Order: sequence, then C-alpha cells, then structure tokens
Amino acid sequence: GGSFSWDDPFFLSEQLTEEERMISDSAAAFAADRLAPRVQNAYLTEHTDPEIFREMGAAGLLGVTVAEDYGGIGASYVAYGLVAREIERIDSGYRSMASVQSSLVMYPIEAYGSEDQKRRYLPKLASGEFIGCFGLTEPDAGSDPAGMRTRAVACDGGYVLSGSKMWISNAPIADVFVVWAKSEAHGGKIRGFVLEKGMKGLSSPKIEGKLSLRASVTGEIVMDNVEVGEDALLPGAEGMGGPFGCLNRARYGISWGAMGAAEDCWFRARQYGLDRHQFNRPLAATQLYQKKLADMQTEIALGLQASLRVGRLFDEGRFAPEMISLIKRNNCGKALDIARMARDMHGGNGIQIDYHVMRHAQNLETVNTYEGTHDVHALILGRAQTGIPAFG
Ligand code: TGC
Ligand code: FAD
Repeated sequence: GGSFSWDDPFFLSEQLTEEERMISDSAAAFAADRLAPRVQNAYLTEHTDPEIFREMGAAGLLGVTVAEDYGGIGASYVAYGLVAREIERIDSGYRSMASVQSSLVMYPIEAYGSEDQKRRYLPKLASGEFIGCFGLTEPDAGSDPAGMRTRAVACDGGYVLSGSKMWISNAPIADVFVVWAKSEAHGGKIRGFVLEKGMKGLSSPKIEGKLSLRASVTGEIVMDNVEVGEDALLPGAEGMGGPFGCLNRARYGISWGAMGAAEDCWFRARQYGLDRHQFNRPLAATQLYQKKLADMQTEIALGLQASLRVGRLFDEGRFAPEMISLIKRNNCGKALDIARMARDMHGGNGIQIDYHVMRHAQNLETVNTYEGTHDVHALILGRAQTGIPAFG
C-alpha cells in the first residue's frame, strides 16, 4: 500500500519535470508575495494596476511557451498551465491579464507574425513593458465570432479598419491590440491585425459596472476608420483558424486556472470547517460538511489530472480542440460549483471580502462564460460525436 496525501491525492507534483516544478513554485511565490496582498483592494475598488504586468514579466510569467529568442522562456504547455493555476489561486482576473498577454497576444504574433513584428512586440510583451489585448468578440457576435462586422478595406499602402469589439480584457490599458476583421482585400476572409495605442481613430473605453473579474479591467475597442500599413497585417493566419489557434491555448490554460481558484476555495472551506464550532463541535465533524469536502477533492483531483494529460498531448503536438473543450467546460463548471459551495459553507462570513470565496465565485461566473460558454463547448463535443452541428 501507499500513503495518501489529502491535498494531492494522485501525487500531481510527482508527474512534473524538475523544470515544471520550479516554474510552478516560483509562480506560487510570486502570487503570494505580489498578488495576494493587492487583490482585496483591487477587487473592491475595481482597480487594475498596470505595474502587475511589469512584475509578472520580471518573474518570467508572461509568454512561458514563447521562444527565448523573443523574450519568453521556451517552457512546456504543462508549465504554462501550472502558472495559470498558481495565479488564479489568487484571482481569476489576474490570470486573465496573464493569459490574454501570453496566449492571445504573444502567441499569434509568434505563430502568425512576420520577423519584424516578432522583434518589435514580443520582447516588450514578455517584459510587461507593453500590455496586450485581443479583440474578437463584438456587441453582436459573441458565441458566433464568424458573424463579426468589423471590416478591413484596402487603401494606399495598407488597410482601413472600422468596427467595434466588446468585452475586451486589458483593452483600456493596452499598448498593443490584436484585432480580427473581415478583410475585403482577402475575399472577406478573417485576418488579424496588430494595432498600437495612439493610432488615429482607435479608442478603448472601459466597461463600468462589472460584478465579476473586478481586478481585471475590461473595455471596448472602437475603430473609427483606423488606417494601418501593410506591416500591421499578421501574414500567417487566414480564416477562423487564426483566432481559434489562440483560443485553444487560452482555453487550455483556463482549465488549469479554474482548478487553482477551486483549490483555494476547497482549502479555505476545509480550514473554516475545522475552526468554526456550532452545536459544540467543529462544522467539519458533520457528515454533510465532509461530503462537500469529498466532492471538492474528487472534482479537483480529476480536473487537474485531465489538464495535465491534455498538456502533455499539447507538448507532443497531439492535442485536438475537442479535448480542450472537454476540460475547459468541465473544469470551469466544477470550479464554479465548488466556489458556490465554499461560499455556502462559510455561512454569513462567506459573503465578506476577507474570506475570498465569494470573490472567486463571482469571478468564475465570467470564466465559465468567456472563451466559449459552458453550453457552447457542449455543442462542440456534441458535434464531434454525432457529426451534427447544433449551433445554428
Ligand atoms: P467552425 O465551422 O467550427 O470552424 C470554422 C473554421 O475554424 C476552424 N476551427 C478551429 N481551428 C483550430 N482550433 C479550433 N478550436 C477550431 N475550431 C474551429 C475550423 O477547422 C474551420 O476551418 P476552415 O479552414 O475549415 O474554415 O466554426 P463555427 O463558426 O461554426 O464555430 C462555432 C463555434 C461555436 C465552435 C465557435 O465559433 C466558438 O468556439 N465560439 C465561442 C467563441 C469564443 O470562444 N470566443 C472567445 C473570445 S476571446 C475571450 O473570451 C477571451 S477571455 C480572455 C481571458 O481573460 O482569459
Ligand atoms: P452570447 O453568445 O449572446 O450567449 C448568451 C447565452 O446564449 C449563453 O448562455 C450561451 O451559452 C447561449 N448560446 C449562444 N449560442 C447558443 C446556441 N447556438 N445554442 C445554445 N445556446 C447558445 N472576448 C474577446 O474577444 N477578448 C477578450 O479579451 C474577452 N474578455 C472578456 C472578459 C470578460 C469579463 C467577459 C465577460 C467576456 C470577455 N470576452 C472577451 C467575451 C466572451 O468571449 C463572450 O462573452 C463569450 O464568448 C460569450 O459571448 P456573448 O457574451 O455574446 O454571449
């Protein structure tokens, strides 16, 4: 027989390489030192400190999988997932800031960009000197991004972009905007463009009034006839495969991140149940409380193991988008259930900022919705097993 570790039932850490363990530990230390002390105030005041990007960059947490030549650390997708888990253990908003930068801005520039674009943007995005955002969603095109209205029209030496993007993480503080548009010069196909802050006609107003993900600023991107040169076009992507290539990576990272938030809720609920006494005994002495802890432990252990498996397949070049839909959907849905449960287990204290669980639960509402809603991923999996697309 072997031993049992209640907080790591399947010895996840033993399944990592030395380098992956080191990266995970350093992300955990960064999260505890730099993020945890800020998060309550950031959430309450809906304040995003741009300095966090610089600090993440200095700690090597931006562009984990990007080549060292361009300022990344050239590590595995498993390492990237572990970083997402440690950051989201503190707050899903902080993980959003990092995953947009890494998967949705650095990845497309590295994978689809010209050599000039890579040299111009990647090192500064890796250091956090530049903040990036990714504009796919529009007011009238969310789950169906192919229905976008943003257009690029050819002009002398380049393109004119017009349209608007909605719900864009980091947009109000961004220096670099990766935006997707239907390009009339390319037969109406979807193409990616890299825009820069300060371009004439480009603005990114903040969306106020969010009750979720309040530590991560969200905005619109308004393009009112923004003129760009040919050098703004990402040469290596055409069609929806361009943005989806980015989403595959971000969704995979989110599957790990959501488990980090769930672990934080689980550990807090367990400790609370040991400390809090009612009816002359700890809450944790009751069968109902223990059943909830067992459910949390089970879903988290299974979810992490699944993300690790898909990460390994990612690193071997054998992942399929459906695998990512499966873990993004399930891990986000389970994490949301766990956070709501942990909120309940904390009683009245559970609604208070100092106990963290309601902040996680509110954040996970967004995480369950963005990057493909829980139901949209069900339809992707349904199509893969029936051959029938049920979207339209
Ligand atoms: P469909 O007909 O399925 O495909 C169109 C073309 O795209 C290709 N493709 C993929 N390629 C790579 N990876 C994937 N996962 C792919 N999925 C599709 C496909 O092969 C095809 O290529 P081609 O060459 O044959 O044309 O497309 P559809 O329009 O029917 O799509 C339906 C659906 C529902 C699957 C899709 O549109 C979808 O996933 N909707 C969800 C939208 C979404 O996830 N938006 C995310 C916005 S970004 C965001 O939320 C950032 S939050 C950031 C954070 O803070 O972390
Ligand atoms: P809708 O598509 O209108 O969906 C509404 C409801 O209808 C959902 O329950 C959905 O599951 C359901 N539904 C939709 N279609 C179907 C169908 N065919 N069958 C059954 N049910 C269906 N986008 C970016 O491009 N970049 C970002 O950085 C970014 N950051 C975000 C940050 C935040 C805080 C939020 C909230 C969103 C962000 N998004 C971003 C947008 C996000 O990806 C979209 O919100 C998401 O894809 C859902 O689109 P929608 O909001 O338009 O909802």
